[in-house]
Amino acid sequence: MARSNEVVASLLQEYADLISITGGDAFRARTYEKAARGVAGHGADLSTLDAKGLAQIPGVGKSIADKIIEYRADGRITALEELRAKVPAGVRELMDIPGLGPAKAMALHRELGVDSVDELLHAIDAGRLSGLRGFGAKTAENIRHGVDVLRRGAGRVLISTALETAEQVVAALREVPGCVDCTYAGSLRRHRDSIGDVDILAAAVGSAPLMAAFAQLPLVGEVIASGPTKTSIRTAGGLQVDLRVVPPDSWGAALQYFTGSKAHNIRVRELAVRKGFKLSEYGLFRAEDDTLIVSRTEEEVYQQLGLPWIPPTLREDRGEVAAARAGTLPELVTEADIKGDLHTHTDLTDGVSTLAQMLATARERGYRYYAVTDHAKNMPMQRMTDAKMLAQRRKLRELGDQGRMALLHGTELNIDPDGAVDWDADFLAGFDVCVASVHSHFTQTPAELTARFVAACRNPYVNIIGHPTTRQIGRRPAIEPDWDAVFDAAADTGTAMEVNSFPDRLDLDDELIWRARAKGVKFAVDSDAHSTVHLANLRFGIGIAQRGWLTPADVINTWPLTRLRKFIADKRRKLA
Ligand code: DGT
Ligand code: CA
Ligand code: CA
Ligand code: ZN
Repeated sequence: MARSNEVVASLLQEYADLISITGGDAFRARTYEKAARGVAGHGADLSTLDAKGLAQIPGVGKSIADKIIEYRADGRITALEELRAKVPAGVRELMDIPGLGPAKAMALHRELGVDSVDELLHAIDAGRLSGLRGFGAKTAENIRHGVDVLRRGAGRVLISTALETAEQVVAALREVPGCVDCTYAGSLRRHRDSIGDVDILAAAVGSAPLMAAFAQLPLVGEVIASGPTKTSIRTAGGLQVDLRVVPPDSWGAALQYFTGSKAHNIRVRELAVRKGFKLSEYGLFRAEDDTLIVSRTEEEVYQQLGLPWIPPTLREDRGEVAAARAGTLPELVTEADIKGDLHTHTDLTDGVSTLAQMLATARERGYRYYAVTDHAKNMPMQRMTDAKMLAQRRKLRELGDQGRMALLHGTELNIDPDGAVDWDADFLAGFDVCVASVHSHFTQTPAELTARFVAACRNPYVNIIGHPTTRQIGRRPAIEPDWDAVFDAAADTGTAMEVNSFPDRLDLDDELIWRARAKGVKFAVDSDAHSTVHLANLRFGIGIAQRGWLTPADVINTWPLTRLRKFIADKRRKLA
């Protein structure tokens, strides 16, 4: 989605954080947080809106609209700059540590004079946190873990950010005269959950026009290196993009090579050597006389090696080459297999689009069913009540089926520290489908977390565990129950695990999907949309599902509605 929306949303969120950290009005901070969500989820690109259009964004009043207009005109927001100046840069660095947050960062600065991440680690080592109110032994451990997450993610970006840049570059380069083909490769093509740099590959007889066009694209911040075979740039946002140009006759081999992963390539090259070939970024060669075997497509490369084409999402050396040789590659789930979304929100809670808007967009996507699952009542922030929930249900029943799309009434329950959820059995029985998620108490011990999830799975009315690890990529670490025990309970009770498609969640991740699938667990690939624009995030969830080797049979929302309803009814019958 539009980049300017995301930039402005993150500035508004920062403003909200700075209000809290400087002891400002909590209500005012909430207002800016709400506006940040509204802007991020707004369908129209901010840069196309006038003052009136801006005021129509949910959560954006006049004063916030003015700040957005100022940012568009001057590239800065004076009020934000003023607040930034009140907080030492080191403290803002501390705020970025997953799990620390503004209040604790400020306390560390005030009480211990800590103003960098390294100083904080020293303070922990020296035991200086132990005397501090609100900083127990467990907090120190969590902080250490948070720093790990932060540093591991350093320099990597979300797949949505990388994809947007890659699509712009590819579209521009395809227009350059002489460009025979152009696409993105690397971790982006393999749908990893974070991207180090973007690798673009182009085929042309001569590389000069493409290299020149690339270096002059508007998104280029600086050119890092430029030569006849490779040019690297960094975008204004700091993301590196490499362009390689190869002769058309090498396209297949080059695309195979630059898609990776490195581990997959090494495995494939071993096979090539055994078959009397040499395989490199320059092409596929006969070893005895070094003749190039023309391979215009990847299919031809794999075929020469006696293999079917292997989908990029599988190329991680997790047994895919052996499976390809044996003819047992999985028939991966695709976006076209998805018949409905089972986790979505509206503006009844923290969504920014109305029910009617969400349904209209869902219909455009061709869904056969669609579940509305607004937040349940135990999250005070959401102000949900029994009456509101029942009124929403009546409304859905009145609307009836939307052409070919059946409407399901659901909710996203909160799994409390003991594993109980918001409503009793009688009330829960009125829903068509329930997602249940952890939204608090992330720092329980692994044993407590395990018991919590197992209890939720045993609830007859819980059908899907939402964003199970609760991670936010680069910001909040995954929680760590005994996943094997949780997956056993899920498989045993007929509870699906979610593959949440939000680009900063992608939760479960591919490795946990793999482990769960081995135990016979079923999955729901959902958008968790809080806005109409989020419904299209499903593509990212599908990428991660494929990386976990999922087939349509594993994914409950590829099933026809009758089978899905039976899955839900069977669990109720068995456990209620
Ligand atoms: P990233 O950028 O960290 O998200 O991950 P990748 O996989 O995009 O890695 P990158 O950009 O360093 O390289 C792109 C592809 O080029 C990589 O997936 C496989 C190939 N490649 C790079 N270096 C090597 C190497 O030393 N050996 C082999 N066999 N392939 C390599
Ligand atoms: Ca890369
Ligand atoms: Ca690269
Ligand atoms: Zn949630």
